[in-house]
Amino acid sequence: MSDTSQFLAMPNAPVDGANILLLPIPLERTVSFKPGTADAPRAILETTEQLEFYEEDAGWSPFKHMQISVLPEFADDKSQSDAELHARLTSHVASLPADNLFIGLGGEHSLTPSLVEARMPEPGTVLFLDAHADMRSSYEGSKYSHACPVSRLLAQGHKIVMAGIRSIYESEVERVAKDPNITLFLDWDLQGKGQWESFLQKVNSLEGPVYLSIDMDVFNPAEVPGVGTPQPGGFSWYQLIEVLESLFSRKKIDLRGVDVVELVPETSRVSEMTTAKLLLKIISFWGSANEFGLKPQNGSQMQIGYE
Ligand SMILES: [Mn+2]
Repeated sequence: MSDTSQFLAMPNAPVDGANILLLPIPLERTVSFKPGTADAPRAILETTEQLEFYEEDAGWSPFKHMQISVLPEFADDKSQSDAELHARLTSHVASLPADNLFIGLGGEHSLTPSLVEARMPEPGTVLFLDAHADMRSSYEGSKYSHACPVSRLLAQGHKIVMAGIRSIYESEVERVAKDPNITLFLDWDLQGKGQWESFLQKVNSLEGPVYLSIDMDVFNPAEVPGVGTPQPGGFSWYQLIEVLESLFSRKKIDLRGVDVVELVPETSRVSEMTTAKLLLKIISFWGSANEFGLKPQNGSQMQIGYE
């Protein structure tokens, strides 16, 4: 089996000059409930073949104007410690060109701080959409657990805006109350009158460098059952689209990177399709915010022989 996949069956552009870099990261070391996230990047990329080139919300065909490169998978090396593996991930991503949309496709959520360290070395804001607060300083003996990324991001000096959270433990709540760098929108609170709108307003007002991390368990599990640690409640598909619209309605947003993590492929393949389409939306909205539609039609779609 090849270690390189494609998005929407398009040829992969050279890394230098690609507008979108997508790195599959089939990392699965510390899963605590449902295994299988290591299989997610391949399953999601296979599912992208079923997408349309046209993206109906922004109303254009993003790959007519943009080139994408799906990079070779970042493979785990079981001989490496967690610290060695994550340092290798950071240095790999830091070696890539930076003038593009970078998407890390997980894999477990522990990869986020390692990507952020590479793409956002100065203090910025991480928009963290997740069912779980992921704020433990260590879990089952490792600070590199999927339960700890927020703790590592705070240690890197970033502000965190978290939403969709509906599983959090007591000392995490106490930390949120004390730490001005954390803004928490609990999932239940977002059901209150006007709360969803104030969350969108917060997203729309983010300044400076921003990184977006989407744990697929932020969705309601009736819509996305294929996740490692499902929780009742959560975002609908259209709510997540509203979040993206709020983020990208700020023209030329300084978005340093995105990751989409914690999917576990399942038999209906609805979860994979939702993730594939989510990637298309992110790519389309970012490209639209950066006005790629005004640029020549020399994108990846133009290099294949059918419409
Ligand atoms: Mn998570």
